[in-house]
Amino acid sequence: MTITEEIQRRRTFAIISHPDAGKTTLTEKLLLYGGAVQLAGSVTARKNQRATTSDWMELEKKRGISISSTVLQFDYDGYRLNLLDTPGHKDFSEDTYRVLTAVDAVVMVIDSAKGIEPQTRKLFEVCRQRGVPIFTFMNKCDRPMKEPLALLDELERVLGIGAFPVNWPIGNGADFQGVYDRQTKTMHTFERVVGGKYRAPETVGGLHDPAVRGNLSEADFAKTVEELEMLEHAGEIFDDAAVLAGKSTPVFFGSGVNNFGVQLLLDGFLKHSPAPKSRVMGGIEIAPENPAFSGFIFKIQANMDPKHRDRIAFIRVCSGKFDRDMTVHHSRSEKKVRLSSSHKLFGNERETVDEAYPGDVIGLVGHDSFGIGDTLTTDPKILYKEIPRFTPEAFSYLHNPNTGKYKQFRQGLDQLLQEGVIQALYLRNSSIKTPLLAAVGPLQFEVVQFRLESEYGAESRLEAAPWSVVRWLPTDIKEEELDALSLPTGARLAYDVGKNPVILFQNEWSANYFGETNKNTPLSALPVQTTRE
Ligand SMILES: Nc1nc2c(ncn2[C@@H]2O[C@H](COP(=O)(O)OP(=O)(O)OP(=O)(O)O)[C@@H](O)[C@H]2O)c(=O)[nH]1
Ligand SMILES: [Mg+2]
Repeated sequence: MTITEEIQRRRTFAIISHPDAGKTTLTEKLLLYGGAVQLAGSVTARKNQRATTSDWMELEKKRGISISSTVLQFDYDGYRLNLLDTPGHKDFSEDTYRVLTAVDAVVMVIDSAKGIEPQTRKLFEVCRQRGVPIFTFMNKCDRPMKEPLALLDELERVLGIGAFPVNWPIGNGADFQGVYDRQTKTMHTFERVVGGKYRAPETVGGLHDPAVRGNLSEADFAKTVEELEMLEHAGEIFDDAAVLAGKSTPVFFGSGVNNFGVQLLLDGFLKHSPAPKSRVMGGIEIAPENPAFSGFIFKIQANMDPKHRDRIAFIRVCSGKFDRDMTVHHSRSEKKVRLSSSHKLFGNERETVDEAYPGDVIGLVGHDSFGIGDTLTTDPKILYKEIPRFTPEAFSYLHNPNTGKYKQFRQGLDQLLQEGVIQALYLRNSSIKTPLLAAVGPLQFEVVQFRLESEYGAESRLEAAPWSVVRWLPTDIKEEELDALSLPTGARLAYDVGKNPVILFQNEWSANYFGETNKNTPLSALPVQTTRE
C-alpha cells in the first residue's frame, strides 16, 4: 500500500458526551461489531460480568465511571480505526480536551431521554472551534425517550448545528424495536440478547414488510410512517461537505447496551468521516503526506500494565511514516532521540508496532523526558502547539502521613504530575514542604490518592487549602516587582511547575479587586504557554 492509501484508510475519532450517556458502553459495542472483541463487557461491573475494554483502571471498574481516556486500535472492513473513549465528568475534562486535539472526528452520544446536557454542550463548542466533524448517536432509545423530532430540534436550537437523521427510531422505550435506515430505505428490527454480550439478531426488510415489524403496535407504526413521510417531504439530502465542515451532524438512533443500531452507526460513520487532514501550525500547512515524520504527545499514562511498571507517552502521528528505531527531534529537550519501544494500544493491552501512519495513535515507552504537548519529528521546523491547558479551581495540600514511605509518595506524585493528572503549585517564600495540588475539579484529588495507594503503596491525606482562584502573572515580571505587589487579604504568591508566578486568591471577588487596582500587572486566567528557564 502507498502512504496515501494508508492515510485514506485511517479513521481517528473520539467518543464524547456528558457523564453517563453511554460512551464506554458504545465503545465496547463498536469493538464487538468491529470484530475486535468476541464478547462485550459491561460497565456495571456485576459479578460474573466482563469489565469493558476501555474502563480498565481499578478505580474506573470500582466506580463505573471513566476517569481517563483510552485508546483502542483495530482493523475493520479495510479501515484502521483509532478509537478514543473519553471521560465525561467535568473534573476530567482536561484529559478529554487533549484527546480532541488528536482526533479527526467525534461521535457525540446523547441520552435520548435527557437531550443535550451541559457537558455535551461544552465539548461540542470545542469541536466546533476546531472544526471537527461530529456524528451523533441518540442512545438509550430503549428507555422512555424524548420525541425524535424534538431531539433533532434541540441539536439545531441548542447547539446551532444542522441535523440530518440517517436513521429513525421505530417504537420507543420498552417498545423500541429498531431503526429505519433512510439511506437504504430498510427497517432493521432487533432482538434483545441477555446483557448485550453478543450481536443482536436482526431482521431487515421494507417499511411495510410485516416480517420486520416486530411487536410494533399499529399506532406506533402509523406514527413512524407519518414522521418518515414528513422527513422525506422536507427534502433534505445528506450533505457530506456540511458534515466535514462541522456544520451539520448525521444522526443515528439506537441503544448501545442492547446493540441496536450499532452496526449502522459504525458503517455510516466510516463511510462519511474524514481521513487525516493537513494541520496548520504557525501559518505552515503540514500535510499528512509530508515526507517528514511528525506527531505530538497528547497523553502520558503510567502503570497501565501491572507487569510492566512503566509509562507510556501517547503520540498522534500527523505526517510521514513512523518506523520503529527511527531517530527524531524532540522539541522540549531539542535533542535527538531514538524511538525503539513503540506499541499499538488496545485498552491496557499493547503490542510492539514497527510502522505507523498519519492518524495512528501509538504508545512510546522509555522516555522520561517526554511531556504532554511535545513534538517529535524528523523535521525540526515542525512544532505543534495543540495542547490546551485549564485553570484549576480546587486547591488542596497533600500530606504524607507515613514518613517511612516518603520515597514511594514522592515518586508516585511526581509521576502523576508528569501525566498531568493534577498540577502542583509552590508557594513563594514558604518553608512548607507539603505539596499544594491544583485541580480542575475535586474528583482529581480522589484519583491521585487512589492511584498513589494502589500503584505506589503510598497513603496520603488531603487538607483543604484556603484558595479557590488562581491567576497567572506576566512571565517576565521581576522578583523585585513581585516583592512590591500589595496582595488582598489571604492571597499568596506561588509558582507553577514551569516556574511561572501566579497569585492564589480566596475568591473571585478578591481576584477582580486586585485586577482593578493593579492595572499595570495584568493577570491571566489561563496558564501561560512559555516557561522561564
Ligand atoms: N437503558 C440503557 N442504558 C444504557 C444504554 N447505554 C448505556 N447504558 C447505561 O448507562 C450507564 C452509563 O454507561 P457508560 O457507558 O458507563 O457511560 P459513559 O458515558 O461512558 O460514562 P462516563 O465515562 O463516566 O462519562 C451504564 O449503567 C450503562 O449500562 C442504553 O442504550 N440503554
Ligand atoms: Mg465512560
